[in-house]
Amino acid sequence: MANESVFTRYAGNPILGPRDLPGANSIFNSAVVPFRGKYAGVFRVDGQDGTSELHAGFSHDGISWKIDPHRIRMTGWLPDSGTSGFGYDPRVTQFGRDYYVTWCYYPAAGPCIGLGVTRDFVKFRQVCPIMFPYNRNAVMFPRRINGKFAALHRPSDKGHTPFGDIYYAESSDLVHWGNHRCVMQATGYWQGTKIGAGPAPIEIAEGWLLIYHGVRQTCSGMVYCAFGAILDRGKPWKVKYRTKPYLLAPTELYETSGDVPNVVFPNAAILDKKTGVISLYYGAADTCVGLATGKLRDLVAFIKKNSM
Ligand code: BMA
Repeated sequence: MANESVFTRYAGNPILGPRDLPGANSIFNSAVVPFRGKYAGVFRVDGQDGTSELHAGFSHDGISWKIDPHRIRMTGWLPDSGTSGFGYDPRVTQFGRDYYVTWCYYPAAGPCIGLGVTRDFVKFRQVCPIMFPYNRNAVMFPRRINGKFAALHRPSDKGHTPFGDIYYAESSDLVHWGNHRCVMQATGYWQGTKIGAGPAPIEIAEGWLLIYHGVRQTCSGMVYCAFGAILDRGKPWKVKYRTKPYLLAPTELYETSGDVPNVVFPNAAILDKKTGVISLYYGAADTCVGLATGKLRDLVAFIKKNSM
């Protein structure tokens, strides 16, 4: 039985929560990246008025964040349609000078994936909704693969989705996505109900490191944990290793208690190439943001050793 833990929670967790923005009910499931020697991110802020919006934020150390009190307003495709009233679960992928934001929103009757781009986390341009509705949990790869933009996504339903597998899709122009291939399916005990890609995949010696969430249905609701996989570098729809045990499960009070109990929802991972340390940012109990760190070396060894 695996009982190791690769990730250690930051002692000051949660690093962000409703107290950090007046009017916020919760700040969670948020994505951060290194930016101009510091950090920037896109944050999910649910308001006391029942809204769910994306807000930009900045930090000098990746721990203390200043969140813009105004929601992000995007130009571009149907200006502003993406984040008005309902936008959530962002992922951010650095792609050269651009930062691609993927998030879930409701331009029509159900959840769709929005794609936006920014260079400064001040001005955002929306490309268009991507992926066929309904869909949740999409994230782009940080470079072209086989000459194409590439993303992972998770077809969904209009409700709480009692199913869900991770797919790979590619695009020449960011607008038209296709060649969908199933990467991995929900399976087993802790990830048997549904799975969804988390942080932007990180390119490592073995291929692409993917951290994702997996869900178990219980008689008192769903339990969300973080898992890890390594995908083939040239054919990322091929899974080389995938953890059977979770990497992080909801055990701390701020993970087991909140708006939705028992949720660890990874959205961002930053690898410090100098130290080999990965900082994992995750939403906790749909209420706040947690941070955990671990060594890339240990994580890769754990994924290989505990692969299903
Ligand atoms: C999913 C999404 C996430 C949320 C999770 C647990 O379907 O809505 O935003 O964290 O459920 O409630």
